[in-house]
Amino acid sequence: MRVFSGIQATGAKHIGNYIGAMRQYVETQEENDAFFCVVDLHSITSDYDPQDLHDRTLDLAALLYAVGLAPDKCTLFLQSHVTGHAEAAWLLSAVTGFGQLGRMTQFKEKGEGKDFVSAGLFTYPVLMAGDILLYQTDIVPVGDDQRQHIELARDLAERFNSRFGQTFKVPRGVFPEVGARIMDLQEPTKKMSTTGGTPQGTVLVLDPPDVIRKKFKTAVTDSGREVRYAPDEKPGVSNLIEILSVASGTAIPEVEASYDGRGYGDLKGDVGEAVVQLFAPMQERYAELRADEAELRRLLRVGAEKARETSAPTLADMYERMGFVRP
Ligand code: AQP
Repeated sequence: MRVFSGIQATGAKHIGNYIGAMRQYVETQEENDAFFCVVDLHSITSDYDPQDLHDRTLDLAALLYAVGLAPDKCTLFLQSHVTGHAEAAWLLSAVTGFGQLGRMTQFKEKGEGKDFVSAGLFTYPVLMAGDILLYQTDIVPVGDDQRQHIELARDLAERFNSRFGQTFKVPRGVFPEVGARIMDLQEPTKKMSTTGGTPQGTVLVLDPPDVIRKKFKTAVTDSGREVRYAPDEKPGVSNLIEILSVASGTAIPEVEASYDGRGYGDLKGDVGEAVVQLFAPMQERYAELRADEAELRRLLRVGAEKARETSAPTLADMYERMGFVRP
């Protein structure tokens, strides 16, 4: 199956990005024809610093290799290296309803209360649809917050196919069973987020071990004592259980059972330790990979070449079916 997913080069990546997305990338590359993209074009839709974008893009590419993406098992590239993505977004805007974009909750949330809201923030889901559709994608591994955007990509594929003739495969989102929405440790009713979260409640993949331990130690739970998985009733504790389940490779009921007679303090200490152990080898690999920027850029050039080759026929079909005179 063809797999495609993108991840923004904004901010430092957190454990929500790892559990919701990167972990699935690593799994899906094994049995599928997988394409992963650092969606740098998406990063200019909110206020940003050019130097920061530049550095974060390379940081993220190094991190993706460090968490386990292998150049011989998948294709990793930068979105801006394949100009067809921007072209596809423009072409797809012809079949995108203004009202439909206005209903995107992420647009509403990120635009709320801002003095300046860029047109890019509004049209961003069309670019995302283009990213996915250009690769005749079967499955898109993402976290829960991307459900609405995946639905839009499916709608646009169907609308384009019925208006201009069969061109795109209609993709489907795949969401992890555990950890599709990791919550902020300080505000466990809100998702952990790069731009909208609390610094103390956001655990970064590259946080030093002591910082990770401290963030978990100070996680907000509730006034009860029972370690039980019940996201609506006990969001803080349930979030910690989910994270521990993923980090230790133990199913949720077993995690719950192991805390019989033990309290939240033990849980916080254990989950902090499990996450430190999970991230330690990735942090080590990251430092090596990031230090060799020439090799990193070389790998990304090879990835972009493959991505260009793979997406070009679909882009050409789009132009042709829409009536453009080809050169
Ligand atoms: N809290 C989360 N739990 C599970 N999955 C998550 N993802 C994001 N947050 C969580 C998934 O990570 C992938 C990359 O998301 P992105 O490209 O949107 O990266 P980001 O901007 O760094 O992610 P954030 O934190 O979601 O940023 P904000 O909130 O600022 O937009 C996606 O597959 C996403 O589902």
